[in-house]
Amino acid sequence: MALVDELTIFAKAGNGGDGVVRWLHLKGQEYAGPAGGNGGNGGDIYIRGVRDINLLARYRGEKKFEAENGEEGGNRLKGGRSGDDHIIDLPVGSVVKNVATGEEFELITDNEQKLVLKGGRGGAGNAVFKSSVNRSPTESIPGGRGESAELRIELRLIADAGLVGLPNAGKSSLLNALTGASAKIGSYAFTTLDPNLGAVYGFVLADIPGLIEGASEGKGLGFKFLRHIARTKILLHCVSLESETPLADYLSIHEEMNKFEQGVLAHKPEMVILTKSDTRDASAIAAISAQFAARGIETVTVSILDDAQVKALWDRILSVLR
Ligand SMILES: Nc1nc2c(ncn2[C@@H]2O[C@H](COP(=O)(O)OP(=O)(O)OP(=O)(O)O)[C@@H](O)[C@H]2O)c(=O)[nH]1
Ligand SMILES: [Mg+2]
Repeated sequence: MALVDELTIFAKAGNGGDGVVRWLHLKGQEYAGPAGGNGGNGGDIYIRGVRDINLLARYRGEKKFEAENGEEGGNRLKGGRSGDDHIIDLPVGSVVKNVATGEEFELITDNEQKLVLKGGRGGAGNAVFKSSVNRSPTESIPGGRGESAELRIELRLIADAGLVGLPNAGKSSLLNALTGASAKIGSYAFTTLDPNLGAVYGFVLADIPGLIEGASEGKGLGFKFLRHIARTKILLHCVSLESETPLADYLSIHEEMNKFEQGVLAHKPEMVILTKSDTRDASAIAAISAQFAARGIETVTVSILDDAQVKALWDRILSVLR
């Protein structure tokens, strides 16, 4: 299913209920005084951030985003019930623009809620107008109209984690294994030419083209794509165990990344993932891990052919993101 990242909907807040003209009837006294209640307020329209990047697709074709109207006032000063608010759940990273007013609202975090359209105020019943000079007021005020507008929704995805590493390190394969994405895989360098995204449990992973030594001086492809992962919480640095020199591979790419935009990535948390573990035996892998450990670098080992390892890796990533 293709990602829907733009959508325009029509939304309407509830109207306020009307205030009413009513009279108190007492025994032997037909009009014992004004008793019309106030109308209830109309419900508001809110937007709320949710971790589900596929929500917009589900709203396509759905026409009604309406909050409830307030009820009109009643007898004996009884106020009308206020209308319920309507909350529109949208993916975190959504920017909502009120087309009529140009006002913009952005949802940055999970569960964040913003008031977008205000419901109409309930009107006043005739009891409100009672005074020493007007003991039988016949006026009342109708409820105000709720705001309505076209809302333009734009999804600006913010990746939570970014896959980096040399070409052919297995980044796209891992994205697919972790998220069920369908990024192109190839047994050659620079298979990935544009960033790929995948999502699970609402967390977004970004896969970018491979980096090579000299990337910061313009070699290869991946460097300019680093901006896509500059806002992630964690970098997933993939190092292939097929390589004869995993540690050197890691260090050269690490150094290139540190040169990106005055070192914005230098202090970002990084998880070092040794990929393609099925291509080496356990003792060779242990020796390679030890080389990293000697430099204080913790590693995780994974093969996309091993479901249990993929699952364990995902749990580790989630524990950082949550
Ligand atoms: N045996 C084995 N092969 C793997 C594994 N993961 C990836 N590969 C292979 O490694 C090659 C490269 O995989 P990709 O996922 O395209 O690598 P990449 O890092 O995205 O490469 P670029 O997009 O060129 O940077 C492909 O032939 C994959 O089939 C693994 O766990 N085990
Ligand atoms: Mg790739």
